[in-house]
Amino acid sequence: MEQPTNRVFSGVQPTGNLHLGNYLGAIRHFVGLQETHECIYCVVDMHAITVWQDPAELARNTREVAAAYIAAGVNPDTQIIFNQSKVSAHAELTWVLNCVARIGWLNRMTQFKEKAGKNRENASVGLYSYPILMAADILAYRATHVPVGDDQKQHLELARDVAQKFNNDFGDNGGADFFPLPEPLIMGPATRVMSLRDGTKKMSKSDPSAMSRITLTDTPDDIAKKIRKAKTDPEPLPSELEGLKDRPEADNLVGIYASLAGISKEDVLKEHGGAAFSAFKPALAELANEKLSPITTEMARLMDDPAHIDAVLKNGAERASAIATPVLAEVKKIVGFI
Ligand code: AQP
Repeated sequence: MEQPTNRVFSGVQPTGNLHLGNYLGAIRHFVGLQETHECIYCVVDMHAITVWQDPAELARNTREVAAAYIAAGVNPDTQIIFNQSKVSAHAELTWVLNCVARIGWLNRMTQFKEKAGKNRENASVGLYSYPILMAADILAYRATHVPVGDDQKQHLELARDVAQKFNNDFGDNGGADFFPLPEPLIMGPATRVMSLRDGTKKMSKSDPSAMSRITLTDTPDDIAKKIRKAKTDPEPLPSELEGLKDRPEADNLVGIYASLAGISKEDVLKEHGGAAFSAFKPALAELANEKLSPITTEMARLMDDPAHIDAVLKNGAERASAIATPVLAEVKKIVGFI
């Protein structure tokens, strides 16, 4: 079986409140990679239900993530856009990999600890085994590169461990080097966008405060207001990177600016060093609106035609399935299923 050298796989959960962190940490990079790689972009609805989702909302949010991919610039004709539950190889491969991965590996996953919190006994089994489904997502396509935000680094390392153990365990039955070890692509100056209300917490869909995040459905007024009210310290911006140390909120806003402008944080400070936040925040709001408005507008246009999005997802699923089905057939053979 031929192994591709430049196949990208990534996904976003349709859990609502798609935000600037999802965009700058992941979706934006999806666009650039299609120039050089064969890309498979998934709306990971099976991951979403690891915590309760209202069924009607889940369907809507699934279309919204697909709309965000397309509006950001992913071409659904040349690349694959689909939703996970349409390709059964993800679930089937998960079972095999569940039996390869070790409980001790999952016990180390910090995202499960954070999301389950104190109520661990009551978390779903799916939330616990989430990283195995993620490994299956990637390995079902024998993907080589995975663009993600910094928070997914640990899950990617686990996917590599699972791939390596499968290759070792079944090395004598055609498994040696069967799965490539997927490389994380954690790119740009905003790999971990922080909450606008607390620079020590990741910007997240589930934060109860809407003021903590900029979403891809916010209006220009919402964005300006959220940036104006973003928590900051009283000092002006420094002129050197060193000066952002121990200033998480300032560091975050500078990182967001750099990422939106496509420049480095050093360059932002060269331009805005010495400025008070009362001057920097309006500049950031203007830039954010300039970059996000076209996406927001296009997303809204696409969401007005759900049948078109559904057709894109169906077509993508057929193409995804054509890649994953032979991989799964080979896995079954390697494992000894007849
Ligand atoms: N704050 C962030 N900064 C940079 N990248 C981020 N990503 C998420 N948050 C940030 C990246 O976005 C991609 C899709 O994430 P996801 O939807 O699969 O899941 P998530 O990490 O659970 O998203 P949230 O917003 O953090 O949701 P909750 O509130 O449920 O915890 C991934 O590549 C991720 O790294």
